[in-house]
Amino acid sequence: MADTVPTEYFAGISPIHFEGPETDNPLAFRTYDPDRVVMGKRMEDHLRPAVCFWHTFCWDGFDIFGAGPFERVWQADGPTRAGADQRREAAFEFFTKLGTPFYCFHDVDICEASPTATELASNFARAVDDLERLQEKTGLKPLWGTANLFSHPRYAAGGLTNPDPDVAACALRQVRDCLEATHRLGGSNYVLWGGREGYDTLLNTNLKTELDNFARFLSKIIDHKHKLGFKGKILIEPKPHEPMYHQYDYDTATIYGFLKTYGLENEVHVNIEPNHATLAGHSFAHEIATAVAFGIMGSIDINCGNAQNGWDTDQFNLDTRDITLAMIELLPSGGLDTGGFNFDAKVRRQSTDLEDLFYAHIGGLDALASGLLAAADIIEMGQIAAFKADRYAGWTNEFGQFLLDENTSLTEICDRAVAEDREGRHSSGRQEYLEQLVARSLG
Ligand code: XLS
Ligand code: NI
Ligand code: NI
Repeated sequence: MADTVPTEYFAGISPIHFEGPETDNPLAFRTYDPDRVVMGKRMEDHLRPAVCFWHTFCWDGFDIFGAGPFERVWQADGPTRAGADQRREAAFEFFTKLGTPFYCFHDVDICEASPTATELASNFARAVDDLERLQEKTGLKPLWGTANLFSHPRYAAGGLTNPDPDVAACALRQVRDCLEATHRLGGSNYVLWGGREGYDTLLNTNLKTELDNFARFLSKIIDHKHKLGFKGKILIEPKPHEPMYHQYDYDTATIYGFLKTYGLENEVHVNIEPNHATLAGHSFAHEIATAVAFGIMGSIDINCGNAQNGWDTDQFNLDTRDITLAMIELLPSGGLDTGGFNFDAKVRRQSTDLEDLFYAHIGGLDALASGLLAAADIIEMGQIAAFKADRYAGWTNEFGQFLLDENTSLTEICDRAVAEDREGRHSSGRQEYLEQLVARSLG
């Protein structure tokens, strides 16, 4: 047991404020200015930033080669009830000092280690009561909650896609309880990340059975959401692999195909994570553009990988160009409504001081703000939209409309193309010019 329970976990760190680009204070925002209006909306309302429990307060820095070096005060007691009580207090002090309005959690993040499903249900319920108290004190709300259906050994072969109905029932209990808690706490969304919904080998897997079961359970979860009157969105988080060799929620396009197959495309949106996009061989912007195109854009877990090693390293994303390119896809669609930017990112294992958690989130917020400003600048200048409008203008002309008309047959199109001697000539895609515009707005 720690001798005393501290009243302040981040002593010596005052609330973080915007001080502008000239400041040399590393514990201040240089670009993130919550009240600054960009394209008619406050910066904070565009970004709706959230801090996550798991990387920032639960993780002690362990990796597969060694024990955790962080020695956080609230981790000293291990995964006990007293330790979890301190973890929640420390987290809310951090959120308040950083000044972000939202947080995200797994059920297991907020309470003590719970070996059985029944213990988890009661420990979680107690922790949720405490979150309610902390929320009343601070005004924070969950951006989303989620059930951890991948850490407990029973979930080795998946949660909602497990071959064993007993395991699936445990997963459904967790989802029901966590969805109800997220609703009660005023959460904006509910997330399902299919960490172990997939397989290591097809030799032991009935792929079709697992997908059918997943769809059936997802329908039940959606029905329950409507019964509760939860207005938030249900989000699936795409990721192609890790921990499994193959995960069913591979990327946004795969999820859309799944939803459409089972008639769930109007009920479920996606929670996009840049590091998962790169694992799937896509860019962050591609995933956003795909979600916007299919009308399933939900929320974002902001982070990035390491360009050289290809793992899910969950680093704080400081790549303002990457963020800008994603924002260029996101903003014209109206941006995020119930979604936000959740820092699903962790400090490096050698960054052991409490200040490091602040530097990481401050840098991450400044990078998001820079990306937002650059994208708004590009959009307001209008050349990209004008170039695209011109590039596709043919489809609004008579011949383009004739091609698209559902009553026009393939033969009629071909005959007319021959009769009018339509050869088609390439015109420049102007990639370098367009990239120059992005570079100019990035400053
Ligand atoms: C892991 C996922 C996870 C989800 C929540 O790769 O990003 O952290 O966001 O279960
Ligand atoms: Ni995530
Ligand atoms: Ni991840």
